[in-house]
Amino acid sequence: MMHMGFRWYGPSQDAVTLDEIRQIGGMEGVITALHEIPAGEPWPYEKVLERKAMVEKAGLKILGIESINVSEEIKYGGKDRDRLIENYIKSLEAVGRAGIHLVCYNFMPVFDWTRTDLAMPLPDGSKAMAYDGRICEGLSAEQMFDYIAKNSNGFEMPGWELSRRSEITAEIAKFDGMTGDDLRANFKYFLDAIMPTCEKYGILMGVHPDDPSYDLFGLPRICKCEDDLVKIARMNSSKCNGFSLCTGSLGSNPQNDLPKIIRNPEIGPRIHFAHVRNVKYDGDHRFHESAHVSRCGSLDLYEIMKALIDVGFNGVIRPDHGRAIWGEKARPGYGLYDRALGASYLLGLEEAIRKDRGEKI
Ligand code: DNO
Repeated sequence: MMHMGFRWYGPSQDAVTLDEIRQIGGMEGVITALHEIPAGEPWPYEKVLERKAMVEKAGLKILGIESINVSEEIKYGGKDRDRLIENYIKSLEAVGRAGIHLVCYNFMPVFDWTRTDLAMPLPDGSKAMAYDGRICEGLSAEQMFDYIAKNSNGFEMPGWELSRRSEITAEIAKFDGMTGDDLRANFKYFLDAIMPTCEKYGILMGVHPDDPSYDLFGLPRICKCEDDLVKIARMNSSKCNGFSLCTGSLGSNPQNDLPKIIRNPEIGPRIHFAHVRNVKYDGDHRFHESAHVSRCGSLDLYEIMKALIDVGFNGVIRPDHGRAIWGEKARPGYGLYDRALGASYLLGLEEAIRKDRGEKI
C-alpha cells in the first residue's frame, strides 16, 4: 500500500490547516519543511522535533521532508561547497534522528519550478497554473520574478522568493558555460558525500525532476527525461539515491512516457516518493495543470498508478498542484479542495487496481 500524504508548508506559510488535512479520507500525514531556514544553514534538531510534535498532535505523521534545499554553490561547485555539504549533512542528521526517512530535493540551478500564469481561468470557472514557453522566452529572469510576484496571491513560491530577485543575475552568471555533464559531476560529488549519512539513518533521498522538463534561461538541467534519470541512478549505487517521481513535471514534455519511465528497471526501484498530478498540453512547450482525473488532462493516471504498483511502489505519494476551485484563496497550486479531490481519486485508483489483482487492501 502506498502512504498518502499532503504537502504542508507549516503553521505560518500555509492557508491550509493540519485539522483540515486530517479530515481528508485516507490521509496519513504531511510532507513538510522548515521553510524559514535558508538553504545552506543546518536544520536544528529541536526545530524538527517541534514540527513533528505539532503534526502528531493533530493526529498526523510527518511522512517526509520537502525540501531540504541544496545551496547553489554546491550545484556550481564553488569553493565553499564542502562546508555547505557538511551543513546539509547536519540537516539530514536532524531529520534522521527525528525518525523521518524521506527527503525530497532538487538539483535545478537557480530556479525551482516555473510557470507563466498562476491563475489561468478554465472554462469550468476554476483557475490553474499554466506554462507558455512563448512568454517565458521573451522575459529576463528578473522580469519573470516580478511577473510571478504579481500573480501569487501574496504567497511566495519556493525558489521564486522575492528576496532572491537581486541576486539572480549574479547567480545565473555562476553557471555560465556550465554543461549538463559539469552539473552532473557536481551532483555526483554531492551524492557521494551525503549517502553514508542517508544510509546510517535510513533516509531515502528523492530528487525532483526539472519542472518543466525543458531547458530554461540558458541554464543546464539534468533531470528532464528517462536517460537523465538513469544517469542519476548510476551516480551512486546506494538504495537511498532515488527519485521523487513527479508526473506533472516529467509529463510536461509529451515525449516522456511515464509508465515506461516508471517501469525502467534502473528507475522503478529507486522511486521513493511520488507526486501524481495531471497536465493538459496546449501546444509546443505550452500546458496547463488540469484536475487529476485522467479525462481532464493529457496524462493517463490509471496507467501511471498501475505502473507504480507493478514496480512494487509502496512509498509516500501525494496529490500535487490543484486548481483554485470553489473560490478558495491559497498558495497557487497548494489549496485544500482540489488536492483533496486528487488524493481521493488516487486512493480510488490504487484500491481498484489492487483489488482487481486480488490484493487485500
Ligand atoms: C512544486 C514542487 C517543487 C519541489 C522541489 C523539490 O510544486 O514540486 O517545488 O518541491 O522541486 O525540491
